[in-house]
Amino acid sequence: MFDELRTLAESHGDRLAVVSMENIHLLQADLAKFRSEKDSQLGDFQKHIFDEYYRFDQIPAHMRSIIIVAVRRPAYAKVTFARNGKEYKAFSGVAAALDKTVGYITDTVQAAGFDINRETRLPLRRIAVQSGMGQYGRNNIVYVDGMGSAAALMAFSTDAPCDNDNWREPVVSPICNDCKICLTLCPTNAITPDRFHIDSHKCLTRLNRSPDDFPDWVPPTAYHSTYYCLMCQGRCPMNKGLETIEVSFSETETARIMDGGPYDDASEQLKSKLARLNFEKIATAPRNLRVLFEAMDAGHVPKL
Ligand code: B12
Repeated sequence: MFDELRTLAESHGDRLAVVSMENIHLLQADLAKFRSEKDSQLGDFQKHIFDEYYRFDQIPAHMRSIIIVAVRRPAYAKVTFARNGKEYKAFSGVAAALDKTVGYITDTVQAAGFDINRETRLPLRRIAVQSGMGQYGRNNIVYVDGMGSAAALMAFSTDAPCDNDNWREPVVSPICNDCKICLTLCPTNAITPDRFHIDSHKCLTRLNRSPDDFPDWVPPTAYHSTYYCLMCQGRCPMNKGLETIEVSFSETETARIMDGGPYDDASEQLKSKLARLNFEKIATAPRNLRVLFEAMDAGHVPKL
């Protein structure tokens, strides 16, 4: 069944690997060791992820393997907003078609007579890298072979046994050895030369999603995206040639976004554009756009 799943994933443009539960338990032990020994390398938010968010204990006890999937998506969208007779050009993340992937994986596993459960509370990057499907980049993001970093990760547990997997130690791409592009371009210096982990308290993606005001130390030139950040991926040599898309918003649509969600009353066209960009779920969208537009009014030109 796993061979069939791998082939099916490839036919959808995704990438899939399977890992035995024994190796997932080894990973759990490794993480506990890492957490106790490398305390000083982790910020409070990362400690919270280790202590509260990762929940290996939520995997149903009878499950025997983890299926890890990289879901291909466009690297980013070039977005244009119209406001007060002016055009504002910036960038946005793009949604991955996760439901489609959940559908074909669930159907195939259940048709073969096995149980399946979606697992969100696992260290997905680490599992992807150790499964052999990709490598870490210096920006801490996983580059999947043939997909660059334009890959959302998903995991599922199943009671189907995995007799042999390609489990290996975590690796960083050798391309990162002589490349400092992401380190130099990170607009908030969240990627630092002295350690592997980013400083997630400084990562603009986190600030962009937080309802708090942006801190004063974030320069107006930091803003290039409507949410997320993309600066550490945009010019990465491992992302050359990836698909991008373009989405434009009219004056009316821009004004509606500035009013904030929920978007139940919005036109079907606007709803579909927002869904394509995952933007309907971003509660901070009006604040982010306001700050982006203010920076652009003052002469800032977003570029990746
Ligand atoms: C919380 C979170 C965030 C936080 C904090 C991220 C951080 N790096 O601290 C914020 C909001 C900032 C964030 C930002 C982003 N995120 Co995020 N995020 C998560 C989430 C929910 C948990 C990951 C996490 O923070 N772990 C804490 C860190 C410290 O643990 P860790 O990564 O497991 O650390 C391991 C490695 O560092 C390794 N390790 C330790 N030492 C060393 C040394 C070496 C040399 C090596 C190789 C490894 C290594 O061991 C550690 C323990 O496992 C995951 C979903 C999930 N369930 O995994 C998504 C996830 C990691 N995010 C994702 C994405 C896409 C992003 C963004 C790119 C979004 C964007 N476009 O801006 C940015 C990228 C930021 C960045 N450069 O890392 C994707 C990554 C996909 C991919 N291809 O890698 C995930 C998997 C979501 C998904 N389902 O697809 N994210």
